[in-house]
Amino acid sequence: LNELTHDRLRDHVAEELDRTRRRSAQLTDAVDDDELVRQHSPLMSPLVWDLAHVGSQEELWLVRDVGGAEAVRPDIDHLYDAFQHPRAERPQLPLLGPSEARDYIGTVRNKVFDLLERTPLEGRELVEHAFAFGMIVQHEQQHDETMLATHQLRDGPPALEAPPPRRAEDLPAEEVFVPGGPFTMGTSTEPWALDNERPAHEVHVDAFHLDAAPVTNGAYQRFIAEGGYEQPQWWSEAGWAYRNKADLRAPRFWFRDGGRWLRRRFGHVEQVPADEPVVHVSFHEAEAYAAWTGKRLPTEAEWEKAARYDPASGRSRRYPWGDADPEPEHANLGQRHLQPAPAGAYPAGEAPCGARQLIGDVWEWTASDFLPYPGFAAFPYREYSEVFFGSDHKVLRGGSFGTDRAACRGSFRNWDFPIRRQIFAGFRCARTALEG
Ligand code: AVJ
Ligand code: FE
Repeated sequence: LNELTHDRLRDHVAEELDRTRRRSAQLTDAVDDDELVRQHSPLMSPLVWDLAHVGSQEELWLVRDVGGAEAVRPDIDHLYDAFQHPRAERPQLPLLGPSEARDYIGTVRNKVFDLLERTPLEGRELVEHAFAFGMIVQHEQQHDETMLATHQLRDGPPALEAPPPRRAEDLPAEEVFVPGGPFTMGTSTEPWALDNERPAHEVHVDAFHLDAAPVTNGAYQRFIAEGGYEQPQWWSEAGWAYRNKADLRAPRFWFRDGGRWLRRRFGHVEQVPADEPVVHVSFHEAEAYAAWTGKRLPTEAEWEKAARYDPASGRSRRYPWGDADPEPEHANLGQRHLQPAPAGAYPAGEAPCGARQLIGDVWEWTASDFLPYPGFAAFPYREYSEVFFGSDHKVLRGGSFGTDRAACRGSFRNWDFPIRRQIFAGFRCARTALEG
């Protein structure tokens, strides 16, 4: 981004805004108006809320704050303020209907394109202004992944289709080794990095072994078959309480059919593929599985060191494969496929330590609470990250098949409650190394 001239930067921002809006349109044009306004799960907003919410944030952050322009619809700010109304209550609000919502976000977007024409993307202001546009792109992409999760929760015939991802490739080893020592965690230079990824700082990490790929459905089925869900010794106290309260027996969307496991996936019913990373498990299930194998979940620092540290240069890179932006051969990102690729896929995306699929496929639960890095400064709003810091949320890393490349990188931090299962989350295990 820093190397782009301002005209090319302007074109790049415009293209990213367009590309993102096409995805939001696909996700919302795929169902009829009744399905847009209906709540498919109390965990989620109606799709039409997400759609108008991305326009509302765009109006607040770009049209009003950066542009200093007059408000388009100040009367509806409160309806789309995520802090004022929990998701479960949103269907009862006097929301914009589907065609009103589409008109509204179109009006806002036209003002944003006008603003983009007039905004200096040079000199001292470049970083701040380009960042505001980049943040809006990432925000809409994050809601596009949320809308994809709503699609997965919806009943009825398939509304979205995509080709399956690439086939399995052999994994060189089951585990990889990451030597002990310091590395640079976080970033101060990634132009679109959000406040919680900043600043870059040195962290010491003891030597550890990490699974070379995410835990698969086949491995997870053994945990189920051998009684993992019935044995409290593998679970934390909070995890066991939640397992009992929710009567957990398998990942969300799985069900038994005689002797085999089937799953619902975007309106299709299919046999659970053994070689694919497990998805739709809570942090508590991931933690119990890891304990059952005699391992544990990686900390966030371990995950990031495995993904970014290059022992040859001593630097932390932007992605496991280097500094180049993600291409389709590197990772399963961007809703090109509506499922994870088999474990071992994407050898071109391998990290220096040999781990694969750190980016894309499934979000990976880590052992870490969502906390600020030393030197953290909230930007541009406290409400983006700061109000979520603390032990209520666990960090997830790496992005899923539903995550866009604009909202995913080696330093990117996602967070959620440890009971959440509707997100596209899986995990891999780690263990501390005895040697060096
Ligand atoms: C970073 C995915 C946890 O969806 O709650 C969207 C992103 N923040 N709108 C979320 C976000 C404000 C956030 N996560
Ligand atoms: Fe939002």
